Amino acid sequence: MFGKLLEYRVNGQKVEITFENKTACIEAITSKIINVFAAFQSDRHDSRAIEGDKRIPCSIQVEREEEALVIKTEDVIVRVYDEFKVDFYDINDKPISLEYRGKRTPLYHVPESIKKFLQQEGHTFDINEAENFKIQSVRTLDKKDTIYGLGDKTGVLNKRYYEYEMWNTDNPDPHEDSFKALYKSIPFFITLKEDGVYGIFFDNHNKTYFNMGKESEDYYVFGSEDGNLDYYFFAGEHMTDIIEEYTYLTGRMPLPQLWTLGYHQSRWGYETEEEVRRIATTMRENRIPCDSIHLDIDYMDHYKVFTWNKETYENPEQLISDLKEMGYKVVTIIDPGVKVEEGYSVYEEGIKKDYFVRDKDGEVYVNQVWPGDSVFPDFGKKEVREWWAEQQKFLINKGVRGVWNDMNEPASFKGPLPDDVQFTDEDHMSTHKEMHNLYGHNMAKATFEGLKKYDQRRPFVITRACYSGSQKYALGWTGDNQSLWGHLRLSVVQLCNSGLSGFPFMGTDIGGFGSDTTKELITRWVQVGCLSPFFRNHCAKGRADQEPWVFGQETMDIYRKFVNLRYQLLPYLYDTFRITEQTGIPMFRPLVLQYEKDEKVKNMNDQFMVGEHLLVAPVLEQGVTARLVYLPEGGWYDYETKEYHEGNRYIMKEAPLDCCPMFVKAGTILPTFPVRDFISEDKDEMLILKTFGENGRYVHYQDNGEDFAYKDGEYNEYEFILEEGVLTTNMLHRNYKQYQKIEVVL
Ligand code: MIG
Repeated sequence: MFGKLLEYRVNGQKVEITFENKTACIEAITSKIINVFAAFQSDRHDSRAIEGDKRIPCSIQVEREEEALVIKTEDVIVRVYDEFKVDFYDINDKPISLEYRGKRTPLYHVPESIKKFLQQEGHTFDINEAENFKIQSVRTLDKKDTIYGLGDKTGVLNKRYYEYEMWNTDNPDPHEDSFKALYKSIPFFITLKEDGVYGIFFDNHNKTYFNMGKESEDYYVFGSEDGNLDYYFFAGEHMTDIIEEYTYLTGRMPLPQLWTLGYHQSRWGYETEEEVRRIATTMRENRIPCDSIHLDIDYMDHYKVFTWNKETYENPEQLISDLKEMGYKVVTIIDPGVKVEEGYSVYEEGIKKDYFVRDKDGEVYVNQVWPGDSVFPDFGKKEVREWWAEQQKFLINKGVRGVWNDMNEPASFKGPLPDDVQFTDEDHMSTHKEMHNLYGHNMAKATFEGLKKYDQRRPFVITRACYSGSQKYALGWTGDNQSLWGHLRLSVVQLCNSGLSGFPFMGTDIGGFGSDTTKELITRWVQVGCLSPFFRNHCAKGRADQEPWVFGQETMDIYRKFVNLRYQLLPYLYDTFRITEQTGIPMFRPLVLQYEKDEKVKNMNDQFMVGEHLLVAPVLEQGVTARLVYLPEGGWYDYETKEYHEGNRYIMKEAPLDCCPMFVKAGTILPTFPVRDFISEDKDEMLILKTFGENGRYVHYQDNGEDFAYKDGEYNEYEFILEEGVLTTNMLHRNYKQYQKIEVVL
């Protein structure tokens, strides 16, 4: 397609290359981040993931070799060949990622005649032939390569041998390994090699495809029919470097309010104010710590966004302020669909100002969602986002503390939105087809801006759909899972890969959203949930209740034990969030992120780390009360029994229903809080340091947990040093009230 490489021109950090039939360019964004670009649709980057100019000055050297054009930075060597084949080498000229030049080998071919026949019985076909996308890169795989990332896709941790699509999708069927797409699109992955690592971000928000070696042992493919060939290569020594670079480019999760790391209780079906009050009271009576109650679409008047149903929720202001007295922060759901109804101000204003998307003939486009006939805000337009941001005032003025964006794939009941519905993409007209994967991103951004402007605390925005870069605005959850053991197992994989994909603040519906949970399942789920970034129990309307107390005393006692654990670990978890804000490195991570040379963890789907210090080996199977735990190199202490284990081995751990095996790395000084019912003013009273081992160092961060004062330096940073069992403290930064008491438990 590109033809022969003819000539090139160096323009700063960018090399513009002319081929026989097309031009292309390679640009060093930094010495480690290389952009590969060829215009197919427009000659702009059209990135909505990357904001601002991310280039960092670096020197590049360009020279011709016999067949290649060689571009060198301080960290990478790029060779460009005819047909715009691009190879990456490290600085010692060791190959890191090469374009595959062999023949494609389709998995199978089903002749049309047979296909029809098989289809009658309901068989479906994933791929018939090696797909050749207009825009694509086919890259070599080495025997030992493993692949991570791609957001919260189903399946296993290592994405090698699997195939995915990026097309934000709300599919009500139980999420299966065979699902190619879910609600989120994060076209970024990390390839870990036997001796090296790299990342690629295919910044194309159209529908994109990732065949990660399913078609062949020898290569993987990513591609699209639309948009541009526009991808970034990240060089580094460790997986953590790659995440740092990717989140440097697309942005990082900002530090959230401390209470948002507490426990959240939700369900679809809290139909009345009385019910919400009952939940709030029962929680306190049973001493289950809880910081937030979420109101699903039930609170609205006929599912109209930014309205309140005054028949069932008589006095929302009163309710919210009473709940506040009890320590609860209320989060409300908001969908994008605006009900078509004369006299409904959100609809009327949007129509008057031309804020809703139009069909190809220019009529306002109508589909159905919860309120019935609905129209869809054109979030790609700045004025629309500003308008939507302003709508948040309706909630904020009532005391709402967080907004949960749902249905923003966008989901619709009367078939999907047609490709040609007209959407705006900032400064130009676009289509649904091109903007689909950005819809949730832009909605979350609008919501974030609204909360930031009108609430002024750190915005708490939850989104179901997103694109790369959405981590700057929102956290997420994995959508409509079900009360299935398989979905508990899946949650570990999803949270690990989300974290590696720069979208670290994630949770799953604890207990399962669809179908009905059991005592045992919810017990094992809360054990994983309490160590997940976002900790929320949520369930579907029409399904059995699953609040902590509905399964009897024993289950509730265990449930409480793990919510208590969460509240004890809060200062540690908050520290990991601070690290994420600074580096992108996630709280919830697979072992491979920390032990990337260890073959035993490259495919580990059932253990995870919480920050650098805690290793968790949850029970994910029904009826199981003991499990094999792999402890990587180093020493490890059993969190509960304090028993010491040498690492680099498997141990058998008894795990009765009330136990979630958790191990602390030797040399850890773990900051903890006393258990409390909710995060309150007294959070700065006491810190309890638990030490594991004789020697260690730990940096602990403390601020007011609510606003942006920390950005002006209003925070403390403590350095704790443990030497031969003696603990000393230094203040690395001191500009916030200090703990009244620090207790040490050796
Ligand atoms: O069509 O608002 O994923 O969490 O409870 C269902 C009702 C719409 C889907 C969300 C779920 C939420 C539900 N919503």
